[in-house]
Amino acid sequence: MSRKKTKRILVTGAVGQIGSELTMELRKRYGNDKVLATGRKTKPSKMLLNSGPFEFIDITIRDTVEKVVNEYDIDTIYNMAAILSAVGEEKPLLCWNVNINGLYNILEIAREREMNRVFVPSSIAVFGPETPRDNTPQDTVLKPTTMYGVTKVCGELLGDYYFKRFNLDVRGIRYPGIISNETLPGGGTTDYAVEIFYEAIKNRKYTCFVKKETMLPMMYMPDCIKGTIDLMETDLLKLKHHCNFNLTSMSFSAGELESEIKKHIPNFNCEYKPDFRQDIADSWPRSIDDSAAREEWGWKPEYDLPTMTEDMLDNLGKRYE
Ligand code: AKB
Repeated sequence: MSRKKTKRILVTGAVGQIGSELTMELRKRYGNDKVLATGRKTKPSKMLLNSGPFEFIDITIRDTVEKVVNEYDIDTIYNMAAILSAVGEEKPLLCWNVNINGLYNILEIAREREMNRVFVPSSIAVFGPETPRDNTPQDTVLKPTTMYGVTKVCGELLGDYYFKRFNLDVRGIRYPGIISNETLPGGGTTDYAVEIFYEAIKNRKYTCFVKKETMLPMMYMPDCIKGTIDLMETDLLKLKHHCNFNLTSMSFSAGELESEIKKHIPNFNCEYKPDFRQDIADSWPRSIDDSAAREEWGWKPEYDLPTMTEDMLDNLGKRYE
């Protein structure tokens, strides 16, 4: 397995919620010109465009990836391009194509070029109704009932297969819902936990698409970015798991989030009108056990519900009020 120092990083899905902030942090750490941001269709922000290279690619079309990998001499990939759970239920074939065929292209290109490292995000969506829902163990039943979950289980297995079979260093995290204020999430079940902040600041009201008592594992973006890069920088010899680390920093119900926001905006009003995403949320864990990540690579989150809420409202307040 090659252990070269990182030279040039490719971020797919760099226009998305996590990809956009991950790209900026990677550029800060490794140098702007060392991190190639890519997207499929969405126009990149000025921040992304002005701080380093950007190209349009489609991970389901292998040539488009190979072209930029060759041109920029890429040796590390963060494959953040994905179709999330809610859109995945509306467009299951697209979800399979991007999350599996696209990932296969990425892994093959990395294998052929003996790349240094590949990051393949997974999700709490790998779990299903038969998995214990509280303090969900690291190694447990993986029988998801969404197409997104099915692709994420396959992605974890595929990554572990490439590690064992081809010595390709593939790593991944099971992301919980990610809360952030730079780029809106697109098409996930946990999106309500972001939308609620924007609506609280802009309109003082929100209609939530899951029930008040729905509880899910969540994480604030600064912890998500730190965790992602920390895992990628950890000495391989310390890792027992590779593509499937449980990771969390807090769990709260939609109602608890509403109450926390109300401490800052007392006249905020939240209604609950569950839609098809309720069934998805009900099939996922309420809280997860991330002790493997803590033990193997020192994971330790900084934000909890009160500190995340304060920071979100502060940032959005400055922008919109
Ligand atoms: C989604 O809701 O689909 C994502 C996830 C938890 O992976 N945010």
